[in-house]
Amino acid sequence: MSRKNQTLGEFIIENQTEFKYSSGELSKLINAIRLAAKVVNHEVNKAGLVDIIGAAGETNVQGEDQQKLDVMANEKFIQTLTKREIVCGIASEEEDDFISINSQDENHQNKYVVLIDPLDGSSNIDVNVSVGTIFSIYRRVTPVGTPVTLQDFLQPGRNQVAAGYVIYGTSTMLVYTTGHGVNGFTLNPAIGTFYLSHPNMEFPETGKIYSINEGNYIHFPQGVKDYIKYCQMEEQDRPYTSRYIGSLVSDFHRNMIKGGIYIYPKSSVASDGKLRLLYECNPMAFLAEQANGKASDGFGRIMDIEPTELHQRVPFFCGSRLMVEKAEEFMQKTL
Ligand code: P6P
Repeated sequence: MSRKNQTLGEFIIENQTEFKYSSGELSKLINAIRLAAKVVNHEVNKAGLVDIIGAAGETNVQGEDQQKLDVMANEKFIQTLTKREIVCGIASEEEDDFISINSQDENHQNKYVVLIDPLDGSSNIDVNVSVGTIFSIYRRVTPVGTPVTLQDFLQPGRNQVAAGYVIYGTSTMLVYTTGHGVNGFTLNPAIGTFYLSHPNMEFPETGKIYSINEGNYIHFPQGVKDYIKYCQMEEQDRPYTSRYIGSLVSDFHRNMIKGGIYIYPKSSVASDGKLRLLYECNPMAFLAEQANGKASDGFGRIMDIEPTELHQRVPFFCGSRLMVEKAEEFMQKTL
């Protein structure tokens, strides 16, 4: 049950019976993410004012320059989740390996693992473009009370118990699902409270926006080239509009509200695409499906991919169901 302007705390309490596992732990998990999001939001919003932006001089496992805000966001989410004795493990885009968290209380063994992209799109920070945090939550598959293993993280997306994102944009929003639809909460920064502003978010069945980095056109598979030309043709409801922010969370969020498709395909320069399966594609796919949209690698369901590596990349087609299905048609014609 939801009503506009409900606070996030009220919403969690009123809907926690829907969470098929321990409801109290879901509340703690989402509350931990809420707290970390407020701290990161504060730092992101003042990024231009202090000497915190700019590369930290190191590179992360992806070989990408690590912005100082990336480092800060990663630390904040890890600290906040660790302190609350809810999770037994955390994997992050910014960490080479997963982090095992052993509960101090042998009677309270933590059951959940969280995978995060702490600050996706961080290269946009220096140019004041919105960025986001993406999170994915699973129940561990190895026995409670034993050390968490890689197997607990390498689960297919269909096993997720919750997923969501924080978008640090013109306003800061927390959008998440526990498998019962998608709800969006907007932060009132004056009092630090998230309010239910977008209940039951859904992708329009189709749309007129396509989001892809056309600068890579010559490197794309033929099916993607053909779909882009389809979007640009003067016929029926086309040409579509091209909108690409360079921030997955921002493009996804706009497309969910207006209708659209986001594509990051494989290419001759990125054999599996760029986006990571575990902490970008799977959580966004869970949200997409819960919002009556679709998420595919061009041929099959993202959430059915059996992961093999923590930082593995997959091609990603996500958004309004009919647009994803049309793109899949072009991909399948080239098989
Ligand atoms: P490109 C940000 O680094 C990100 O992971 C997504 O948020 C974004 O959509 C994409 O990469 C941008 O990548 O290669 O188009 O600059």
